[in-house]
Amino acid sequence: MAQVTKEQRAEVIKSFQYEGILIDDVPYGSGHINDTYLLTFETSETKRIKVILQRMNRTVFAKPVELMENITGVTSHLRKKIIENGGNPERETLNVIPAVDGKSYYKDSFGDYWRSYKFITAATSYDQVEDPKHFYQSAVAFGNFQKLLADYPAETLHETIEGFHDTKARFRAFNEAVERDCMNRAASVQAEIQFVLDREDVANCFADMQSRGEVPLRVTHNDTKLNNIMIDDKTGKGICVIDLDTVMPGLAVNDFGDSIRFGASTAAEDETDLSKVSCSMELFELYAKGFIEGCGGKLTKKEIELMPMGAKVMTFECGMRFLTDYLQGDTYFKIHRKDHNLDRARTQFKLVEDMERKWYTMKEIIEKYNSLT
Ligand code: ADP
Ligand code: GN1
Ligand code: MG
Repeated sequence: MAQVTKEQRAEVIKSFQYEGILIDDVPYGSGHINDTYLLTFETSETKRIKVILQRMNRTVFAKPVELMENITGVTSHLRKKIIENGGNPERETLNVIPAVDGKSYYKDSFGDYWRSYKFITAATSYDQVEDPKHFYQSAVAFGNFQKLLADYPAETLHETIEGFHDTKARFRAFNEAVERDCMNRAASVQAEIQFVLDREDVANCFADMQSRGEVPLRVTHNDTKLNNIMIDDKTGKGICVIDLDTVMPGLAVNDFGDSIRFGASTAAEDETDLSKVSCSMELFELYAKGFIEGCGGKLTKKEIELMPMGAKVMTFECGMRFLTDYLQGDTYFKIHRKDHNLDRARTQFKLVEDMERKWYTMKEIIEKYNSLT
């Protein structure tokens, strides 16, 4: 997508219902998809208000209006539940700031779609686990998120990205990218391509189980990275689940697995020294415990049993998506250096290998918690 210009942002900023004088406007966060800005407004000599402004990624989200319908629906539902439970809806869910015309988004003169949220203050989104307690608390919060949405009318949700976690279809798309090889990159990544081809069974496993009715579809988040949760700076609790673009019917085990892929890794997602990358069994166990607790008895025994598989499938799928994007010329995930997507794919495959090595340990950990439910 084209870079956002200052002029474009100026047009957008005056199109939202903001109060006060703009005193700061900076790019923000480390998400791979949207363009995020942190704006600061001065409303009086002593008061400043921060807000998040985001350009939704048009390549990734073809139907931004439907996407915002999902988000307003889900956040209204969460708001009601949070109030019922005696929580603070201003901090515990995203709050959409409407555009001047009252809509939940603004379409600018370049055809880009924007939205804005109240900034969640005194909380941090982490790119890596700094304190294991945070990881545990993020698990409780993602589990609880799923619990709060258990009675959400799933049929009203739009599919914002078709087949988002259809790993079987992603495997087909990967094969097509290898065959087309439009950037002439395939020859240099033969080992990585073979790694994927050797694991078609991993790609197929959940689709096959779903078709046999062995795992239920639930309303899930589908992008449960640690940096998609705000951790309260004072209490260390997972205060708010953010990045709701992919809330859709999905599998609980995939929400579990995506968190493990990102948070239980001993290195960053784009680490180039692969000797630093492994899946920590301590973090795996901590997250499993928190997630099962957070889901509050909603998971079936089968879903709990499948958690190690969820971790492996999500990590494999993500690696395959990074490698597909690398082969296609880096058009999906934002990159910040040459071969960035290849580096990311390699860390994911290293994690998959490590999970294969630690498979029985993962199974044992999960069995322990499953026998307690
Ligand atoms: P992306 O889809 O690109 O990952 P996100 O919605 O996750 O976009 O936003 C990127 C980052 O911006 C987040 O990881 C978080 O640090 C920050 N962020 C997003 N929304 C808020 C919010 N309401 N309050 C505070 N920080 C936020
Ligand atoms: C993207 O939006 P962000 O950065 O939280 C991606 C996820 C990937 C993740 C890999 C909509 O997440 O699916 O797992 O990058 N989101 C989308 O870090 O594709
Ligand atoms: Mg994000």
